[in-house]
Order: sequence, then C-alpha cells, then structure tokens
Amino acid sequence: QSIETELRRALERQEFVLHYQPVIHLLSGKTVGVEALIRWQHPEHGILLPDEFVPIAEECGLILPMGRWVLREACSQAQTWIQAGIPPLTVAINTSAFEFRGKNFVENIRATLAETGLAPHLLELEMTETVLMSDSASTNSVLNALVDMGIKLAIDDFGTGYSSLTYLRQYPVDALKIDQSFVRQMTSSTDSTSIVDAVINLGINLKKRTVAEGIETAEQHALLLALHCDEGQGYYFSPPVPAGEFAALLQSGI
Ligand code: G
Ligand code: G
Ligand code: MN
Ligand code: NA
Repeated sequence: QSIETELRRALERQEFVLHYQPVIHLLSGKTVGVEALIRWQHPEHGILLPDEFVPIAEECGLILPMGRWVLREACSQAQTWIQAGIPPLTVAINTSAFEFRGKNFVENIRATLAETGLAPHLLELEMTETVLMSDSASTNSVLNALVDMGIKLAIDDFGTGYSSLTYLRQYPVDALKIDQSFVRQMTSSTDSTSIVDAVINLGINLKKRTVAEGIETAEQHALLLALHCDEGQGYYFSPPVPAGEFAALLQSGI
C-alpha cells in the first residue's frame, strides 16, 4: 500500500506523537519555552522523524489535518503543564507553508485556543522564510489576524531561505530562530560567527527575540551568551523528549 494510505491510517489510529525540546533564556538559564516536534510511532518501523513523512503529507494534502492535530495536541499539552503548576511556557509549533494557505487556518487556531484554554501569547508559530516570500495580500492579512489574536510569530531556519530582509519590515514577526548550520560552524569558522553576530544585532535593533538552534557544546553556549543572543535550544540542554519526560526534565533544572 502507498505511504499516503499509511499516513492517512496513522492519523486515524493516532500513531503520531509530539516530542518537546526546551528553549532556554540564556542569561538566566531558565526554561521559557518548548518546541513541539512531530514523530510517527510506526507499528513496524519504530519512531520515524518528520523529514521522512512531512514532505509526503505536504504533497498529498494530509499536512492540513496533521497540522490541526499538532496544534490541538501541543496547546492541550501546554495547558496541562500549566494546570500541573509548571510556570507558563511558550509552546512553539512548526507550520508548513501549505497550512498558511489553507482555508480556515486562522479560525481553526482561534477555536483551538478557546477549546484548550491556552492563552494566545503562549502560542508561537514557526514558519520558514518561504511563507513570507509568497508576498501576497492574504499572507499579510493572515499574519495580522494572528498577531491581533496575541499569537507570537517566529521565522525558523533564519538565514537559509531567500533572506530578503524586506519582509522583516513588512510582517509582524516576534522572533528569529538562527539556523543550526550557523551555530554548528560558529566555533570553527569566523564567517559563521560573523553571520550569527549580525543576525543577533539585527534582532536587537529590530526588537525581535533571537533564538539559537542546535546548541551542542559549552563553547557555543558561551559564545552565544557573549553575543547577546536571547534564547537557545539544542542537545547541550536537552534533545526533544516525550511529554511524559518533560516535567522531570524541568525539575532536574537543566
Ligand atoms: O527533530 P526534527 O527531526 O523533529 O525535525 C525535522 C524537521 O521537521 C524540522 O525542519 C521541523 O521544522 C519539521 N517539523 C517537525 N515537527 C513538525 C510539525 O509538527 N509540522 C511541520 N510542518 N513540520 C515539522
Ligand atoms: O527546522 P527546525 O528547526 O524546526 O528543526 C529542528 C531540528 O533540529 C529537529 O530535527 C530537532 O530534533 C533537531 N535538533 C534539535 N537540537 C539539536 C542539536 O543540538 N543538534 C542537532 N544536530 N539537531 C538538533
Ligand atoms: Mn522549528
Ligand atoms: Na530551524
């Protein structure tokens, strides 16, 4: 059977799960957020990563129901943590450009927030530069509707797309997520260090939060702190973990 059929069935059988990676405020060391990342618990192949099935879901349109599931699951989990007494964390979800263009995208988010009770300012949507490059009146109105609702917007993999900086002026973005390729090369390549430094300064001047991705070493952590990067995530702090392990992770004071 086709992978498309399998994907459809996996949605029905609830074989998808979200793993959560903490986002740390670098100066205080406190966990201030969490990024939700989808995984497929395949009955035969074990845990599959999104690169193996998200592109297929985008091709066949299943990304729309999948995205709605991710949104509801992440908001509901974030609200569950709040009710358990964990200090409120911003929950970031990855949104595909296809979802942005889908009908009822904004209304579905509004309904999901109402249903789960999560405060809008605790939801952050991560989108790639591609979404912003489509430069249409509808992109603008969708983003403004989200911001009016109080939702946060972040540009994922910043620096790897077309990198026209025009959209930073045009769209109400809150945060820049510095791609892990720059972070990885930072301590060996002065060019990468310069790029990271420039992005952080762009963030400071435009009053946007900067979040470094893929921090793996103490050296990278120290350098980002010295460059005044606001937040970071990566294996140095914690890999993405199942929801059940996340509370323990916070208590251990990563
Ligand atoms: O850890 P990782 O293998 O989870 O993520 C790989 C890629 O998959 C990343 O580029 C991430 O943005 C994307 N991704 C992870 N979770 C989701 C999701 O729920 N929806 C979409 N559209 N993309 C996701
Ligand atoms: O594209 P996006 O930034 O959403 O994807 C994040 C991806 O990076 C996920 O696949 C996640 O599992 C992975 N990831 C998170 N932290 C690290 C890290 O420290 N090192 C590496 N190599 N990957 C990481
Ligand atoms: Mn992301
Ligand atoms: Na990224």
